[in-house]
Amino acid sequence: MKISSDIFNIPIINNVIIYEKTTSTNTLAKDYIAKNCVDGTLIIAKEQTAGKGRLGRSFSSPAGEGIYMSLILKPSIPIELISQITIPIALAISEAIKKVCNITSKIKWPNDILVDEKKVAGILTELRNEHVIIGIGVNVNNTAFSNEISSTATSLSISSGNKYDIGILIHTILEQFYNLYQKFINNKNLLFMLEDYNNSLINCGNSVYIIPQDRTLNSTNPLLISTDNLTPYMCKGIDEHGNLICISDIGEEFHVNSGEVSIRGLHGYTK
Ligand code: BT5
Repeated sequence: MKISSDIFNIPIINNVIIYEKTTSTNTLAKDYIAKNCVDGTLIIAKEQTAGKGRLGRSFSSPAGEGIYMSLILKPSIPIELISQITIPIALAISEAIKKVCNITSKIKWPNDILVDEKKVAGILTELRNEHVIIGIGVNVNNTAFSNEISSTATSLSISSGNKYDIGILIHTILEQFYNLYQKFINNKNLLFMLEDYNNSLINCGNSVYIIPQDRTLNSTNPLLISTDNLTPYMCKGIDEHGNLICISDIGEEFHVNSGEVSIRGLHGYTK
């Protein structure tokens, strides 16, 4: 993996630290914040031994096969807006995958990117002392996955049969993200990207179960989470704050915040 010095042309990148191997770049990011690192520090690892997902889940991060990185930012916006940042990141990853690999991906709200209806990337954003840690994991050149995730995971390489330059993908994700981030900070809402996001949203126009967090806590695979006694809703897309707009069978509209739930399709992971 080679990161070109051009990365510093992206105005939000001020410092790049590359590790051969670490536990988790998000965990490292917290240490760097505690040591007063500069805003715009990007931590990249070639391998993670304890890559983290949401709610204590793990993210498989084999050596040299994917992107495992965390960007530390200190945005000058209120904290409730910072938590919406996953939305522009997801679109940036999807756009970069199109630009570099010519692969069409879909977003599974709020933090998964799918190719061929399987997960190719995940996002873990965490807040720490007025900083946001944006953790991004992308399966790039993986040829196989463990049994536990093989039915729901894929890589860009598995999808297309090609190998990709991880450094170029990292650069393009950050470039696309910067374009969206700037507008988000200026506008303080996501209206400017709603159409593009909702066009990429796999849930849009499909029925979804809204799964309370306590049901997801002990599950290592989203497909194994019980949907017993849950009501399906029709998903209409996201609103300007990144909430998922859901309609009940009697036409009531709910705006669901991602901090509280996971979602799942009626017949599987997405649909
Ligand atoms: C995520 O959580 O998908 C967030 C992943 C964020 C990873 C990045 S890598 C750099 C940074 N440093 C970190 O330590 N983390 C971030 P969640 O939605 O909770 O999904 C986790 C679930 O996805 C697991 O329980 C598995 O079912 C599945 N999974 C694990 N590894 C995967 C992989 N490589 N590809 C696809 N699915 C995976």
